[in-house]
Amino acid sequence: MIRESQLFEPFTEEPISVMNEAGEWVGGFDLDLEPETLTRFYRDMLRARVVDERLGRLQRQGKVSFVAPGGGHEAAQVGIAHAMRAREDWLYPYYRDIGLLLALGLPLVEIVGQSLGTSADPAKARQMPYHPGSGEFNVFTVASPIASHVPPAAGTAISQKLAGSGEVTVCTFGDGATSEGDWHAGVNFAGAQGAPAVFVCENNGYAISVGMRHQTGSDSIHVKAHAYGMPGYFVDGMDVLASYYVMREAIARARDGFGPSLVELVVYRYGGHSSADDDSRYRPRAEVEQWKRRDPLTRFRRFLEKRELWDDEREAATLQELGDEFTAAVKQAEEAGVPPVASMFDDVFADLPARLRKQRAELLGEG
Ligand SMILES: Cc1ncc(C[n+]2csc(CCOP(=O)(O)OP(=O)(O)O)c2C)c(N)n1
Repeated sequence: MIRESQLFEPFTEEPISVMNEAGEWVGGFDLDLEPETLTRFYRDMLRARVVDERLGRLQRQGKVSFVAPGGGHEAAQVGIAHAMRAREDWLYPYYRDIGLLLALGLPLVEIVGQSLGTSADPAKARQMPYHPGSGEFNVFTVASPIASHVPPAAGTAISQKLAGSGEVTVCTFGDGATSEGDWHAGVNFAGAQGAPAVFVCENNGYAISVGMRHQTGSDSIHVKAHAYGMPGYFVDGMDVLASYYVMREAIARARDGFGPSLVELVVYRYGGHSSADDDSRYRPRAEVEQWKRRDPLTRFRRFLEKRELWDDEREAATLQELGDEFTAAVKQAEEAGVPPVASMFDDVFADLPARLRKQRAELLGEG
């Protein structure tokens, strides 16, 4: 089988970047993306940021009980999504990936309904906010226990290989997840089986208050790939084009039967770990401000403006459109109403066991 020619070296000392801070292309190969694709990437990044901000506001209004801010992760997430074949490849995401799920195509009303806990959520509001999934898009429902989704992702990839399906499994997680036993078990198994998986670390440098230096004795996450017999890519995750191209290459490699990869996308989270966290207790404000100066949206906008693909007018019109879209999605999700309480018994058992039948009847006053 022919694989796309390899553009990137694994195990580089410095993160791979193809666009500098001034928005200039420094890729050293030909950019092969159409103008519409480039503006689509930017729009998806802007959409991720708008949705993140607006969901944060809903949390402060008491409508959503919990959020996990994604600001700063947009380039990485949009790059991952666009490198995948939506509805064909499988995704095992984590809770900070709302921007990734939207860029993959999951309907905004489902994402909003999931966090509001209404019937607009296909999972009938049975998960905590920021834990969506989608049968239609082959997206495994976000699991709270850190790294518990990594072994099932490896299993999915192994089954894809056995079935010769031509599909790939992408599994995302934070740097903290790489300290869990589940992470090592899953990545090792995928490596041993040569499974078509791409393991992606959105490394924002912290696991709640635990910084990278306390997380691991390694200098970086991607070097861990050595131990599992796969390439490890070190990437500037604030560069949407680097994130996209490296993911595209790792996915092509997996699809063509060359096995799994580990991709480390270096990002920063602008907000707290979640709405239950005060990050000023452990992160100096100067550090946050320094990273914000490297903002992935600003950088990519400069890139587009140099090509006359974006301007102030387009920015304002898009922001208006995205804000209106969010308002409409909230309205629609709220109008869907709260799911009936008895729906908690649905969809798990083909035949409800006797004890649950009894509990259901009691709940509905039918006992
Ligand atoms: C097994 C397990 N241990 C601890 C927690 C509590 N917890 C939730 S998120 C989190 C930090 C994870 O950090 P990281 O993987 O780096 O992702 P990030 O939130 O930084 O994006 C922790 C410790 C958990 N959910 N599951």
